[in-house]
Amino acid sequence: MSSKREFLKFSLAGAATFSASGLFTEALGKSHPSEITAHHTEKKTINKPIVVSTWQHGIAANKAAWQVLTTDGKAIDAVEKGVRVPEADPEVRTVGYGGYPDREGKVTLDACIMDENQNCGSVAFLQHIKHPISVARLVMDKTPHVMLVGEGALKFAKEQGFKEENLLTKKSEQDWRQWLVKSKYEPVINIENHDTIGMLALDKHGDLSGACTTSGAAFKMHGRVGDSPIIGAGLYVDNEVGAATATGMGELMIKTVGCHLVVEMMRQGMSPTQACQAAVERIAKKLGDYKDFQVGFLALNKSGEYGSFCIQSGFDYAVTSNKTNQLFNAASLL
Ligand code: SD4
Repeated sequence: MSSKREFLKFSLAGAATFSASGLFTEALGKSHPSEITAHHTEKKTINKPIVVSTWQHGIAANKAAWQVLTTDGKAIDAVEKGVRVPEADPEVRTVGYGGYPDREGKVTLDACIMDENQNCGSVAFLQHIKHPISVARLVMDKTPHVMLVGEGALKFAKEQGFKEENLLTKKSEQDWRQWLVKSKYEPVINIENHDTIGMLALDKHGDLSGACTTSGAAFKMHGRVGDSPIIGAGLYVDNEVGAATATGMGELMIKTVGCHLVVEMMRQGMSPTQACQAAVERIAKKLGDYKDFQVGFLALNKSGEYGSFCIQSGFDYAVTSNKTNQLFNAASLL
């Protein structure tokens, strides 16, 4: 595994290339002659296809997405297929089946998906359905809406042929009963390698898409919805610029519309790492309690450059491309 320093070096090299591509000039709405020349004379290699995703479970998820990407598939299909892997894995305790329940012992799921044409679909507070991401995909593909929640989302899922299942595993039930003894709500910073999955992909055609799915904060209040199903907070894609996803304490991302912010920073010329850092710094500036929580952003731009930044050290992410297939440690504020 690469060290944090090696990773940072890589990202900063990526940033330099990105600025030279001419996108920076375009974003500012003016033409600087030397940048235009650079744009026309250098044929920039785009790192595609590529898929990136949050935490260690991203390795298995990327593998499934990579199969789609290398057979000429679309990014939107790759991200859906990829995140279904941790959704179905009972060992991943913060996504889908086997996820930690809320305070009432109920597993409630949030997910969203976004494609290269600004189409998006989302479900929140969905119970009994193992693959919320695929329900979100159908909200996008088959309804005039973006978001369905709770009972309505469940009704729609059943109409679409999803079957109701018990998502509370024995292990999760035991942990919940243990938690009930004190009933103290203390979100654990970095439940290492067991967290929300956010995935971003750039396909062979040069199109970007993203997906994000989670069981949310363990032992949350019944009815609580985090950032993961909120377009702009837990996920955002702009096919002209790049895409971003987030993990960690969702309330902080919602308050700052974090992933939209990251994409807008890339539009202004920042590298993915710089944009993620800017969003973390915005959180730190605006929200006094940020030191008590973890937030990690992961971004991918239109050139296939990626980067990440978080509040606390300990956040890692998986990258799969023709050049690499490994986990990286994100740089952190603290
Ligand atoms: C949420 N962001 O529901 C998700 C959960 C998560 O680390 O990523 N936890 O707030």
